[in-house]
Amino acid sequence: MFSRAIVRPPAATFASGLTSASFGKPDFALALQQHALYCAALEQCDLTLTHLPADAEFPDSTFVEDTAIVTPFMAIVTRPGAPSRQGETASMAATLAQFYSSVHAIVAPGTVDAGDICQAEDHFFIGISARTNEAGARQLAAILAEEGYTFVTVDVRGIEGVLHLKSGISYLGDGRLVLIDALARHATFRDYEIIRVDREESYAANCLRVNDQVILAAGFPQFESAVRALGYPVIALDMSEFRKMDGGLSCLSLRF
Ligand code: CIR
Repeated sequence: MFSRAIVRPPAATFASGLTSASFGKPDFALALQQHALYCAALEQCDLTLTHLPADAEFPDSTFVEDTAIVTPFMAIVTRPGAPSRQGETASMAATLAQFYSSVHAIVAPGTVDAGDICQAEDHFFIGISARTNEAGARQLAAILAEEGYTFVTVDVRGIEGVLHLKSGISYLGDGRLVLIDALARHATFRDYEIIRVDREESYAANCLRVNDQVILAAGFPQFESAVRALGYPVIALDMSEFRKMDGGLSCLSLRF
């Protein structure tokens, strides 16, 4: 169960963040509106939110999930792979210190974007990507192992449309993994019940189980029906403006 989440609204500089998408420039006012609805959805799932102030110095700073990995007992502040994002971690480290007595950190030459880290109960999938390197993965793995977690790395470099591992995978709980086509046959995932996301709906694979509910991106009807058919109450949110900046649903919050 989660009880809290940390969020940060997009700043006025949002449109100058990193992106490889070709959906055009985000509409800032609409992004703020979508962010407010996202926060309301987390509250609807019984989370108490900590709102960090918008930070115009870091255009990608609304994607707070990338800056830390949190478990019930510890937090790990990452070292993002994109140099323009590395300054985002200072305020996150200070915020996490309010909630955790144990805060680890990834250090150079390691890089980790927490969008590459997917937790399934006591097991972690660690994506190796353009943002998370082998050195970062090794540091993270050592910290996780010390805390009694198991892990496996998954190389997502070269998978089209996958910025981070979690662009293509989500853990729903109950032994169920949501996976994009390109990952669905990977041997690493064979012990899970797989909810496969069609190629044309692959953006929807990044979704969130929060307590009893599943929050997912609106506009992907086959995936939404599949999740409803499993019996989960669903909250569907328009993510259009964040998608324009390569952002998925999970990246807008850090839940613990
Ligand atoms: C970036 O390229 O870093 C941001 N524009 C998007 C980050 C999205 N984060 C995520 O999927 N975990």
